[in-house]
This record gives sequence, structure tokens and C-alpha cells, in this order.
Amino acid sequence: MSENNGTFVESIHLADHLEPYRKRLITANSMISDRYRAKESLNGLWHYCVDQYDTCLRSKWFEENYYDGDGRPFPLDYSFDTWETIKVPSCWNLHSDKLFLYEGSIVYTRRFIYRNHGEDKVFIKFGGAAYEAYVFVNKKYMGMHEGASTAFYIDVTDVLEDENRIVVVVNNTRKRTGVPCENTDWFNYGGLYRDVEILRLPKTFIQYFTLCLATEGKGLFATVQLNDAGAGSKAVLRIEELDIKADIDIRSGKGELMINADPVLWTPDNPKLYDVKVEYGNDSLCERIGFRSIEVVGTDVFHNGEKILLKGVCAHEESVLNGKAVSEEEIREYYQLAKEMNCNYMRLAHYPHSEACAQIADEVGMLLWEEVPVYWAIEFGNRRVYENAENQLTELIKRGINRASTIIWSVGNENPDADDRLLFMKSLAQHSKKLDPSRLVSAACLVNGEELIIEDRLIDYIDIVGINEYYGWYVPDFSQLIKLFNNSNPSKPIIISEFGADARVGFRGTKDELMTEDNQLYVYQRQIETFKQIPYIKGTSPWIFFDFRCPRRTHPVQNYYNIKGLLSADKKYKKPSYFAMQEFYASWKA
Ligand code: GCB
Repeated sequence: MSENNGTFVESIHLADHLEPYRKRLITANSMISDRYRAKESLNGLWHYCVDQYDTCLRSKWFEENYYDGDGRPFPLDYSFDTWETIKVPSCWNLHSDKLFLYEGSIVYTRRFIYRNHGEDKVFIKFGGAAYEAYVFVNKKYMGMHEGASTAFYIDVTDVLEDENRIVVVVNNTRKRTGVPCENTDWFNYGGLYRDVEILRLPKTFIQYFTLCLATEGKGLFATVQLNDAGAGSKAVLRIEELDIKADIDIRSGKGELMINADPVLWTPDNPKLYDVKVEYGNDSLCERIGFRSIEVVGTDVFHNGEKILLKGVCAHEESVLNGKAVSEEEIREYYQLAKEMNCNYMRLAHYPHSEACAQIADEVGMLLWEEVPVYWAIEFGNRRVYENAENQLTELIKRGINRASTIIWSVGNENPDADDRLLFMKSLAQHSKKLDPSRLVSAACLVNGEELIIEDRLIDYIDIVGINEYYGWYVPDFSQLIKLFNNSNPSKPIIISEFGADARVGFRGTKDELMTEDNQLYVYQRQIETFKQIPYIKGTSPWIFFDFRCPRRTHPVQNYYNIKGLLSADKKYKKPSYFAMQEFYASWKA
């Protein structure tokens, strides 16, 4: 028993029973480049139970101690294989009415058979577990992951047998010290809501591979990192369509190479992707990669050397049917609706959306802003909170490093300018640049509403400035908006990362009646009219593409939805403001 976390008696009396588990945090170091690797699914029906008092972790159910030393049965409070079942992946909130608003732990378990096919290493990949996951395989504690929205990998090579049991405790409790913290403006989904999969790999494998346009000079820049020091001296990179076969020298498990190449560049109108292959020893990795550049000069944004306007819209990761566990079809559907609105860009708010989003955006041609849930007033002064946020950012960047569609990493949303926040977010911005100098860093900042000026000390550390402003809605006096813009003289491009107003589907009235489509349209018209006058605005992403569930929105007209969508929650109905944006984007020129 002590192999895991102390004794049973110790554990039921531990004031903080989670602390011992935290000693084995699964971080971004576990990540593996795996997009086109063969995987076996562990999706399907898992047994589950609501474990409101966290008894599985306190009393170590995962140890499956059914008998004492003399073979007498222990009394048990659980029964893994006779519990009800739930679909993985899915959000538990939509599984049954009783789980809709549940916050706490749910224990998931299933058995699976494993046969070795000659591989040396085996990993289990969890696509996403909201918010925390504690994983046990064959009675052994494998580690815990925090962060609802990024994948993590567990090396199970040494614990797998022919017949296996996996237990995962998933906990979606909102916490003051979480990232995000306990207060957000979206629904608190929980569960194993993305794929769970097995990966079989050779002893030495390519753990991480990056390829992009060189930031300086011409050509491509590749990096390879193995999981260990490696025995061979070269990896081989092939891009047949460009006649490239290049050797990458590997030293101490790492290598990098500049490659002469003149690829067709990726754009939203021509999202050209190349098939890329990297080989090392017995391992090989495939990718589909597009090449493009993105930079800022003064208040302009240049994409492949040409000025670009980011004609966007914000989106949450949600569908009425699946909650956060959106399907590929649903993602394709909302990209299609955004393209019809003349968008070339989308802000994926406020946390990492599924990896599939950037993969599909690469294919269909949609520029992306991706974000970590450093949202509102998290505990900026707390070291652990910072580490959690930085790890989520690292996981986001590492998984998306080869996606042409993603041009902006956002380090947060609407965090009031204070000293500890500045230190926190500045460090995140610097971390992002260090990991990925090829993309822009941003954040959705607040404006100084008293002095009416764009002002935030974080601006010095980011490349492009997101501004959330709700003139015409939270600030009813519209005349302040033009004053704010006229008073400001930013040295960097400004994106209006949010603006908008509530509108209940089908509610009509006068332009002054709140929550009607007519009032929302009026707000959009006035906002658009103002943006057109301001040359330093280089992008807009109205809040928000479709209505989404939100426990804070209790007015009967809202009915627990944030109704600022341009579309209804089921995306079937277009509000008049959708067409106003469509027209604006058709006529807005760089
Ligand atoms: C904001 C937040 C967003 C909210 C939105 C609103 O400023 O960034 O998460 O949902 O306002 O509707 O109030």
C-alpha cells in the first residue's frame, strides 16, 4: 500500500489528501508528437461513480484490496465493474440530469486487454480531462494532470499486463487557485471529454518535431527531439513534393537543420499543406504542414509579407448536444459559417480548444488566436498558479507548433493591470516567445475606462494588443468609444478582441430595447461605424459566434445562456448582426 501514498488510515485523516498525489504532476514534458501515429482507442463505455467526498483518493479504492492477509473479505464501498457506464469521450453534465450541475470527483474505470506487438514503449494519451485527473493503472499511481484543455501522456510500459484495469479520478471543482479560477463566464463541464488512446513506440522515438519557415533568411527550419540520447547519429526528413531529403545530425537526443526550400505559402484562401516525414532508427513520424510567416511592423500585421486585416469572431468550445466534447463535424460546421461571414480568423476563447480545431483550420484556411485560461482575477501572486498556467501554455504551444493556422498565442483575458499580474503575464509572454519565436503573443486587455485611453503595462511585452470593450452594452454611453480611440496612439496593432450585446433569438423590438436582435444590431452598427474610422485597428472578433451555456446568466430571457451570439446555440439561426459583420468584412480592406 505504501508504494502509492501512505496507509489507508493516514489517508482518511490527511487534512489535504490531494497533496501527496501532487508530488507526481504530469507536465508538458510528457508530450509526444503523435498526430498521425497509429493509436488504439480506449474510448467506449467506462464504469463510473459520483464520488462527491473523494473517497477513492482518500481510501485508495484503486488498490483493490478485497481481502485481508488471511483471505477474509474487506467491506467495500465501491464496485468498479458493476457501476453504471458512461461514454468516453463525453461531458458528464450531459449524461444525466443529476450530473448536469455536478462539481466534484467522478471515478472512471475500465478493463482492457494488452498484447505486446514487439514495441518497447507504451503510452496512454488522454486528450482532455476537466479539470484534474488522477490516473492509476493496475493499482499503481501514475500521476495527476491539471488543466482541463490539453492532452497528457502516461508511460505505462512497466505496469501493463495482459489484462489491465485503469482508474481515473476526474475532478472539475472550481478553485480559487485554479487556472481558470472559480469565477468564469462559461459552463463548468467535467469528465474525460476527449479521446483516450494507446500509443505503441520503439525504445527510442521522436518525441517532438517542429518545422516552420525560418524566421531569418529563406527556407525551412526543423528541430527534432528524441525521448532519450539516441544511439544513431542522424534523423532523416523528407518532403517529397519539394524534393527534399535532408539528414539532421542528432547529438544528445536533439538536432536542428536549416533547409533550402521555396514552398508555396499557406494562406486562408490557399491553405496549402505538405506531407512531411521524419525518420529516426525504427521510428517514423508523419505530419501535414503549411508554411507562412506572420509579423508586426508598427501598427500593421503582415502575413507572408503582405498587410492583412484579421476579420474574425470569438468562439467557445461548445455544442448543445456534446458540450465541450465537440465533434469534428461540429468544428467544420462553425468554420464554414465563419467563412460565409467573410472571416479569415477566429479567436478560440478562453482555453485551448481541441487539437482538431487547429488541424481542421490548417485544412480549411482559418487563422487562429489560441489562448490559455488566465481569465479575470486568478491568484497572480501564487507561484503554483503560475506554474500551472505556464505548463498549460507550454502544452498548448507544443501541440500546435506545426499548425500554420495558429498565428497568435494569447496569455490571458481581461486581467486588471496590477503589479503581480504584470509580472505573471509578462513571464508568460516571454515564455511563449522563447518556445515559439515564429508567432505573435497577445492578450485581451482592458482599457482605462476613466481616462478613456488604451493603457496597460502589459502592452510593452506583447506583439499585438487585444482590447475587450463593450460600449453600447456594459457601458451604455457609446460616445465614449470614439473618444477612447482618438485619445490613444498605440505603437502596436490593436485587435478588438471582444465587443457585443445580448440578443435572444427571435426577440424583436426597437433599437433601444435590451436583449432584442434590433438592439444588438444597433450596437454592431455603431461599433462597425467607429472601427472604420480608426486606422490602427487591424482585427476584430465580436463576442461571440454562438450563444453558449453559462450559469451566471440567470435572467429568464437568458435562461442560463450567454446570448451574445451572432448565431443561436444550435448554430442554425443567424441573428441580424451576423449579416452586419458579413457586410463589414466584405468591404473592409487592408
Ligand atoms: C467578457 C469576457 C467574456 C464574457 C463576456 C460577456 O468580457 O471576456 O468571457 O463572456 O465579456 O458576455 O460579458
